Amino acid sequence: MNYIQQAMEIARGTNCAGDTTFFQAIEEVLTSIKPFIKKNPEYIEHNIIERIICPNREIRFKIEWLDDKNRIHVNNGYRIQFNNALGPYKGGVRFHPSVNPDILKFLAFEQIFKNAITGLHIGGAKGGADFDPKGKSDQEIMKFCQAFMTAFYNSIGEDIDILGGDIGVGEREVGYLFGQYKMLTNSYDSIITSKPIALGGSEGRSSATGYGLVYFTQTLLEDMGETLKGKICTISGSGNVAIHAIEKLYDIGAIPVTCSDSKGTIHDPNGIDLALLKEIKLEQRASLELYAEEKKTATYVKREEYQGGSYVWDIPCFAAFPCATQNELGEESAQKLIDNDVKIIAEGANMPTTTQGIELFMKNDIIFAPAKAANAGGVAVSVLEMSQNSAFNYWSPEEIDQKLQEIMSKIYRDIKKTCDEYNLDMDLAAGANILGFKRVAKAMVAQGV
Ligand code: NDP
Ligand code: 2IT
Repeated sequence: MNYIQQAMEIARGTNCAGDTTFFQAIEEVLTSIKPFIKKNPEYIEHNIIERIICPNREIRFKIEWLDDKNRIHVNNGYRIQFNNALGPYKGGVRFHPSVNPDILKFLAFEQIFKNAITGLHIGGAKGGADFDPKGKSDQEIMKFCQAFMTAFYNSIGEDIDILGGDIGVGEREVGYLFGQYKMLTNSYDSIITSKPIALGGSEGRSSATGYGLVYFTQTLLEDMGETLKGKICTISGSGNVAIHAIEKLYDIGAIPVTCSDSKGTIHDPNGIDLALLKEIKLEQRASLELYAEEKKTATYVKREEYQGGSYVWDIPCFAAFPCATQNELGEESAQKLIDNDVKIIAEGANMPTTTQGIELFMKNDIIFAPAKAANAGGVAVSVLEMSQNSAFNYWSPEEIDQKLQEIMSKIYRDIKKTCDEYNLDMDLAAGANILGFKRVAKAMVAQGV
């Protein structure tokens, strides 16, 4: 058995034991770095793979909080501090009922390589809680965030582990988490990013992931003599990433026609009404059902009434942007996109395409922009926020946007260079994995055992 297969068996057995999503992420990375290991066998001597697939620390904590009727609730909180070879642990926090150690280990593992691909000195981590923010009052959200931070604040620090946003954690939650940290430690240390501007947040952080996704896709397409301008685009999700991707697609002259949430999908063939979408999802925190009630040009398809995947992927498009959650685009949906002549898939969410979906896209020569590269703009601007905070500095929205564009374009160039070096043609997923792995592995060797 060769070294990589052996490591995969270890992963399947002890590391992942029952963690199917975590194993999916490991298998995807390990399969594509084979040419790199073949060319650089010294990493076998250092047993880097077995070391890199095992998290440094997994923290689990109990969160007790009181709702508005003074009833006591208990939730499970987690932080996976996966790898800090390149720098302090960095990664988002997710509040969603589906959160469990398997999901967070996959996200933290992906974050190691994504963060390395940005070229910035940050390690990989992820955290969260199985808390459902839906239907909670603002006060209940605040109490939960305070309880989360109280249970866990002594495990983080501005040079140790820096939190950030993810599903269910936006500026509001980050503000409350940061406020509680300040209260507990009497410090203004930048232990979390995506802060409200009033608390030292970066002007461009809330839009960075969605904008960065479009910048990356446009750079890639320009390199191939193509453009998104005038093209029909489909987007899933209707949260932070999806909304800002839609906004930037309009800015560059593309036509975004779909969005979705956990309850259903909107198809608006004239283009999504961005102001209405923001009002419903960001202001009212309501369901997309309201969009269809307001907009008669739109079709609304309820998730429970739709068989197989998501209705988003039934809509013919030039470019598809999955921006909701993991494994939302499976084999059947991939086949529909291919049958409808899709040209490019660019991942805004983390690992939204299943292994079978990716295989199908690759087999059919569909350009595939993997999450690790395409959605790295968010964490990259998080590092700009950290650096502004520690230098007591300020960058304007224009300066941040300029830096974001440069970062996304450099990520693309670095990946393309890696693809050329390993004769991978346009297999950007393999190029991204090799680039990220190489940077982390080098640091692990340099730091010793
Ligand atoms: P938000 O919480 O702002 O939005 C999430 C969206 O996805 C909502 O529309 C939500 O529907 C939908 N959704 C979430 N979970 C599910 C589910 N299990 N099934 C169906 N729909 C679901 O999160 P973000 O936009 O921040 O995150 C979206 C994705 O992007 C995630 O994969 C995240 O990890 C990734 N990401 C986020 C970054 C960031 O900066 N925020 C950076 C890089 C990646 P509903 O409104 O009904 O809840
Ligand atoms: O998946 C991600 O890159 C994020 N959720 C953003 C992490 C961060 O620390 O800004």
